[in-house]
Amino acid sequence: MSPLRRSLDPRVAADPDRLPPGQVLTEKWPVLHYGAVPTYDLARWRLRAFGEVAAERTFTYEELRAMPVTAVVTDIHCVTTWSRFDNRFEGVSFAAFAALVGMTPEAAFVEFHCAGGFTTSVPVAIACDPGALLTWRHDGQDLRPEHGFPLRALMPRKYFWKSAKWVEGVEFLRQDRLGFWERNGYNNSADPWREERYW
Ligand SMILES: Nc1nc2c(c(=O)[nH]1)N[C@H]1C(S)=C(S)[C@@H](COP(=O)(O)O)O[C@H]1N2
Ligand SMILES: [Mo]
Repeated sequence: MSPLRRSLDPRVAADPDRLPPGQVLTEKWPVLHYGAVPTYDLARWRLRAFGEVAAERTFTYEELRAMPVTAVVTDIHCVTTWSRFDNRFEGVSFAAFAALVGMTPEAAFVEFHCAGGFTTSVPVAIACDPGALLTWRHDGQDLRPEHGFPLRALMPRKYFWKSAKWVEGVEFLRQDRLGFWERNGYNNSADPWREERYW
């Protein structure tokens, strides 16, 4: 879309710096992922925290939903060029989660392990940014299964593929490990403001 068309959206016209380069605003929330949407029995669902932590921990769905809730309003930027403004996510602050499980000083990266073997990773500084969550709610409703229910990561400073859906494990790493999309051509840094889309 041309810069002229983009500037016609009043929100972008009012604040042109809000839309990263090469992105187009959308109202819808597209669904994008590799593989099938998993189905869960919430009574048997578990979240495992492991790696560079004081002690490995496993949480039930009940324990997850009892965690202190943080709300974040943020813009989504997908590498396929759509952006969606003002998404209100609720969940547990990732920094609070890392503190709860006793992330060690040696931890430098966080890898999300998801249903079906999908993984992605970010540096600890990105995961512990105040806007980063483990989230289960969007715009006042529980996430729909296709958007990652019961649990997804929200990493607002990165392209949306770093916001892993169907998170079942959080591994704290000393050294980074390339994730699914990152092994298949996506840029591991994924900063939308620098247009770090592909290798
Ligand atoms: N588990 C899992 N999470 C994933 C993906 C995936 O394939 N599997 N794709 C990523 C990509 S490429 C994008 S753009 C977003 C899309 O999230 P949405 O479907 O909620 O818009 O999910 C990300 N999280
Ligand atoms: Mo994506």
